[in-house]
Amino acid sequence: MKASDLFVKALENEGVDYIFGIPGEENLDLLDSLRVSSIKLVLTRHEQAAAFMAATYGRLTGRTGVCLSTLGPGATNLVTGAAYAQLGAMPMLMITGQKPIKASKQGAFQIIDVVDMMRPLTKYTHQIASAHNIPARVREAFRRAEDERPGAVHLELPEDVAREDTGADIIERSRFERPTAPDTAIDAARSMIEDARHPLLLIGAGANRRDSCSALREFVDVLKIPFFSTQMGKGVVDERHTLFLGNAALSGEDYLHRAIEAADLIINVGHDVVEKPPFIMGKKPAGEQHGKDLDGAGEAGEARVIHINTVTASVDAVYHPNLGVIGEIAANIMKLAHAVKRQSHWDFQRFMAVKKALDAQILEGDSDTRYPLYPQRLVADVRRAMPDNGIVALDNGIYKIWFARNYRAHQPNTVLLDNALATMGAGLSSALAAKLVHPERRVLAICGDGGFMMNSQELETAVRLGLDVVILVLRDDAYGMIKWKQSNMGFSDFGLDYGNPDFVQYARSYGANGHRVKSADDFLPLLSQCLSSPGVDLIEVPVDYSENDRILNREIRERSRVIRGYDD
Ligand SMILES: Cc1ncc(C[n+]2csc(CCOP(=O)(O)OP(=O)(O)O)c2C)c(N)n1
Ligand SMILES: [Mg+2]
Repeated sequence: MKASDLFVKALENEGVDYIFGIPGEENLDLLDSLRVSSIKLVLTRHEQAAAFMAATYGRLTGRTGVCLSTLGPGATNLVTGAAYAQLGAMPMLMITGQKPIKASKQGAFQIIDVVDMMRPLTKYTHQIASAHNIPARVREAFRRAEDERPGAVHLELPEDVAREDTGADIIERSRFERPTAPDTAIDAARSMIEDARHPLLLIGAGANRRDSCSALREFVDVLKIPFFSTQMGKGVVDERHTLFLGNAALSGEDYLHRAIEAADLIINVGHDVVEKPPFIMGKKPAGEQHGKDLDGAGEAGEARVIHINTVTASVDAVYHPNLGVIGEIAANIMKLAHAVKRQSHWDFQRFMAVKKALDAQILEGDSDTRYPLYPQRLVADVRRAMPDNGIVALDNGIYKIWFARNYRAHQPNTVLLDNALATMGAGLSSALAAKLVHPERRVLAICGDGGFMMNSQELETAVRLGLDVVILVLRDDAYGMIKWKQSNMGFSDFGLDYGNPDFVQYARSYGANGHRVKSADDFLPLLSQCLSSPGVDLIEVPVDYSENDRILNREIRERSRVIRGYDD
């Protein structure tokens, strides 16, 4: 069999249904093999977008998303997507072409060492030097990409190898089950939880995979221990739950951190070190550190920490848990839910006072009629318009903090945000991948005017594929997030403003529908109408960020310090 046919067969064997990318002449054999395969090629307008799509496919399905590029410039365009998948723990395979490796290379035109370039960005990077090795290399790439902790892998298929003839057979996927923690670890965790007075559950990025969600829901319902989440742990348990305290969107000094300070035990599920720490360990006891912490993260004071994850915690000065419960998260959580007995000495009064104050604060401004729109109104209206299983895919800007903090996710993976690489430019691409994975769901991309313009060319891909997606472009004519930081750090307003195209006309030039919000009350009906009508709809939403500094940098900090309703 021809090597490129075998390669495609090996991909089919892994269950691949899409390949995102842009072929070059070095991929033409592979492309021809794809032509007659069950795998659909999703042609994009930039390799970076293809990598974001493949990574998001992996994030949503747990199965490796695949992207394709040529050698040299195509491969260098993949690197941001590689970092996005690698830091975000999204299983993703990049396939790149290369000039023939056996004959002379006819100079160095377009040739860079792609395998080496990918090394710091992947779990596995390999040049296929013989067709005979294709089945093993492909199988190994998928195994590594999907194994905990998931991430990016890379295979280079040179032109001359792709053309070889081989008698090699594909290798079937192997079935396996992950181990659970031994009973001694479960018992140690049980007694720490039962002995604590103020135990608190933290749901992190690693819990947002596989079947951890229903196990965690049961844990919370059976034990009635309050919980909070990191940005990438959003939605694992429905955030309308009466025991949901909030999301660690700000690094510190938010209402939520007043609860974290009061905990004497944190049950930390799926913690991933790439996320900014939602609390830091090893400092003074609770209550003594208000406003003085090193990096603004919430203090855990002298709280003890149980680390529940598939892998042990990497050592860090601010994170060194007292106990690790290592193995399949869902199974270990179920074991704990049944082992732990609810205790009458558990006291959640302070947590619930924080929740009450935070819930009330989040409602402030949710019907604000000022125009351009204020972030609180924007978030509230998006929540009103989106169904429970609707997916919002966020690009990276200041609105991400507002959405992480104020938007209540009802289901797992319905808020796709990147708190790992935190790159701009992924919002639209991740929305398109989400729509391909879940064609029956409503999908909304939310981008700043800066992030949108980094990959706006994928509007053409969306129109060509006939995807029903809505895109919000939040227009402040600036890199707003950096403006917010600039003012937080006491710098003068400088160097972050730009002009924009007419987004309505811009969308229409692609064959999409273009709309502009003209008043605050105009937004919700327009969004609802776009969500329920077919085609690609872009809505330009003028936003007013002038209160970001006051609210996010100062007011939340000051007001949260004086939360009442509990005995200190
Ligand atoms: C690729 C990339 N470049 C730069 C940054 C740094 N950065 C983070 S947010 C931001 C501004 C985002 O502007 P915009 O997309 O307009 O969103 P806004 O905050 O204005 O709503 C920048 C420059 C980044 N995270 N990623
Ligand atoms: Mg902006």
